[in-house]
Amino acid sequence: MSKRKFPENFLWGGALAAHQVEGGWNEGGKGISVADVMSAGEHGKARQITDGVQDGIYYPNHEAVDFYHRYKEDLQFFKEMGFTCLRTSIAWTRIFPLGDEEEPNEEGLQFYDTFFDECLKLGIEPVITLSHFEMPYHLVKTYGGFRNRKCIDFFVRFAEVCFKRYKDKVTYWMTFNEINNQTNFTTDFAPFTNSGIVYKEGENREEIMYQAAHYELVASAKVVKLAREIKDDFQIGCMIAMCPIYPYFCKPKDMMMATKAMQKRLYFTDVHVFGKYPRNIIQYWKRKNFTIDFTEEDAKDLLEGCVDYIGFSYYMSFATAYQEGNTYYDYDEDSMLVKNPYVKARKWGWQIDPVGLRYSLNYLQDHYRIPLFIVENGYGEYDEVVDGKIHDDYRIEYLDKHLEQLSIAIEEDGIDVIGYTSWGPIDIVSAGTGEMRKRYGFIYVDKHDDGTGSLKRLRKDSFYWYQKVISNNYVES
Ligand code: P53
Repeated sequence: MSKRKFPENFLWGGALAAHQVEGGWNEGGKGISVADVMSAGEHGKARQITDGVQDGIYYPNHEAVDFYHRYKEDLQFFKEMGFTCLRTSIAWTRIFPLGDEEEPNEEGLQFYDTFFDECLKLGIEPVITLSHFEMPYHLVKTYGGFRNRKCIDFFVRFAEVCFKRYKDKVTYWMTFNEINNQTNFTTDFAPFTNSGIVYKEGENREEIMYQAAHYELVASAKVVKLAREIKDDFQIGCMIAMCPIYPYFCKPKDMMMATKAMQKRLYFTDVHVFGKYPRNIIQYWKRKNFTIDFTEEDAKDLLEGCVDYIGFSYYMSFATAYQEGNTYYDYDEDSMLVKNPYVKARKWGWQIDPVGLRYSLNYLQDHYRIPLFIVENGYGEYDEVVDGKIHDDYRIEYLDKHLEQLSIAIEEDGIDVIGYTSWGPIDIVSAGTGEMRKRYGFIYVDKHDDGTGSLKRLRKDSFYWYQKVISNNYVES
């Protein structure tokens, strides 16, 4: 048994997103967000995106787990586990209900003021995502979401209001959550949640995705620059979904395919960190004849707004294989991923690969050489309540194995990691499926997929396990 200590001042906590936890979807002057028009789905059945909020449809995010009214109680649980930080997002629609107003909604601003005060009182540092799949729906309907350059200004205005208002309460920020999910542009979910894009028949989905992502990258850079003007010790990060893509075999063409696939998922990080696109993406646009609205001023903004750290999620690894005839190794995420025979998959198809976390940390450090922050990692699973207890040893095992790899990466590979926030420390609505039963929490919430439940909170076995990890500041392996 060896005990690997985590660094002093390592930030320990959990991660949430406003739309998945808060509820109160139409309270306090809040406007409708993209999450408010998504129905519930399940594995293999996509969430439906409806045209506005419609009668007779169940929208799981409308109430979520009622954190909006219960956060004081929930913060006590986090405190009890020993959290030193909590990642969540500011719902854009609480601050700008429509997204294009000149003035913010004071009631929304006050909500986060009292929320942050409560966190700080408990010694929990808020780590804040500005845009986590909850763009104002009005911006989708009126402007077409981030396919429209105007959204850059709306986002910058929102960020500016947040920075100025909360500058003495929040130090760590991230701009766009998992900005690279939209690499999967053939399904409707990622373009809508990332960019507020609803495709029309016959459109070139990929070209539109690159355009929207470009506007987001410019918006992010402008916000980073602005943040520094407001307070120079702000730490502003990007946020990417790190799903490393392995070659299926050590066949040279599989290796090349995996490399090209990684470039498509990770160029976003290059732009965030270096302020420049990698040449492979520019060449790809040329070959595909994509015309991207990319001005000289954009290039300047990108260079002036490089991030301080990389926030990333890690749940699983992917694998891909070269397919005969794919001369250019073009990557289609929806059809080109293969099952990895060396790792187990969960019920929702997510492959469990703790070593992949160490690989990801090394990959990101090798390429970018700035501090890393694991802002999501976790195990979504059905939980059973027996006599008021939840024995979630499967969750403990998953997290323990990942933390072991993290501790090895810090000690043996010298990776600079700011902290670790596990996903969904309290059960919340799944982003991908809208389900409640895909639970990640250390704290169980009595809420079900048909919307019923008392919303009562219960500590799971993993609660006590995580509490011990944090107080020891090590994992045993
Ligand atoms: P759910 C896909 C791949 C990796 C992470 O996901 C992803 C997704 C989208 O489903 O999302 C992140 O709830 C995201 C969170 C989300 C979490 O992972 O589908 O940042 O909002 O809840 C887990 O199981």
